[in-house]
Amino acid sequence: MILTERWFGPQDSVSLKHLAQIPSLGGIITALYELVPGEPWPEDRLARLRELIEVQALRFCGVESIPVSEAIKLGLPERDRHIDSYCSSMEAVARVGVKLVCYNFMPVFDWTRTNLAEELPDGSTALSFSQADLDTLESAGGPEGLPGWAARYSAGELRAWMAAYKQMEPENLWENLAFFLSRVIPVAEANGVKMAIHPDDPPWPILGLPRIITDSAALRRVLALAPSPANGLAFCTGSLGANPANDIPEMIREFASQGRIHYAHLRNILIRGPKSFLESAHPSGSLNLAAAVRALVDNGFSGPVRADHGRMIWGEQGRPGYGLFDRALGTMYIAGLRDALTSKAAPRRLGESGAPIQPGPVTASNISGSTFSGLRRNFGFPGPDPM
Ligand code: CS2
Ligand code: MN
Repeated sequence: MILTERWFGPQDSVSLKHLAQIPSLGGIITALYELVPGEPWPEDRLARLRELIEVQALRFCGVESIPVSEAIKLGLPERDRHIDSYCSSMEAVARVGVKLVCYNFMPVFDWTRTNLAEELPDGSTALSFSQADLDTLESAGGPEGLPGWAARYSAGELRAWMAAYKQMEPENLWENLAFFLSRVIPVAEANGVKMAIHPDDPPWPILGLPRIITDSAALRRVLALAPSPANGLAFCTGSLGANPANDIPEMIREFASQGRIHYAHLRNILIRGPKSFLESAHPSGSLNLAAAVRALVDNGFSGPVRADHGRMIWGEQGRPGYGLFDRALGTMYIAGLRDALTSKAAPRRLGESGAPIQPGPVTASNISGSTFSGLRRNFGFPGPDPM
């Protein structure tokens, strides 16, 4: 299990340098967030991201996400062009040495919350969701007021996309997912890439939009659509766990033992009532993260994990869910659980040994596939690469 953090690129208010100071961190998950879904990704920009990550002696462990365009999810005529772009982006990702691609198949909205900064009694704030609040917002004029993802679209665009899904039944969305996988998985196989679908968050239909990746039956179905090891899961405890009928450790045992979990998000939530939850701190809430980590370890999972979201604590301000401090605490909790179960000391990273770090200037020409190993050698990092 490799501990990672998500980094939103050079524009992120949390720097790579600060992320690299988190003990036990092995790698970074990132993407070319500034590009529009459906456009192919330029390899040179991916190579630049890799350089920035490796200078911190971290590994570029995966892409989250190459987004799936609405045209692909809706099965519109442009989908062929968008799928070709998707495949070419995946090939570019593979060429810079990154072999994990996360994606989701949620119509219009990615994760959805009704409050991005609910104040808690201890002075921290957290993301929360209440179906009742969402229903109120919907009856008060639609999703424009929804905090978060709705801001990605203009009000007109949002209305147009919502209307485009009006006639869509869940089965149509499944057909479009099957079509997407039939094109993408062979390319993933040819490039040694593992595709990892993130479940829907929350795992039920919202705002009249279908949502299909919600439970064990759905995960089995998506894996059966393309029975290839390249077709796998990004197992998100917080997303699936919002439905108390989902037994998280049991689900992990089932899918990890088949080698189909390629990536995991490990965060907690506190279920407050039907379809109502709060993103609680990692060690506390309705989910047993210790049991989740145990299920991963016991079933031979060796891929990247991340703490996913955190609260805002100690007065930090930033992108909802993606501050530094609480994600760092969550990461350390996961590291402790993992190390207790494996009885292995976490690999020491550059900088944790006390040796001075002077990587020197890095240019596009002197950085290469061997940079990470080179840095590790130069600074006396013991043992093999962690992946
Ligand atoms: C992530 C999702 O921030 C988050 O909650 O778990 O946005 C995730 O990146 C996507 O759904 C994966 O495509
Ligand atoms: Mn997640």
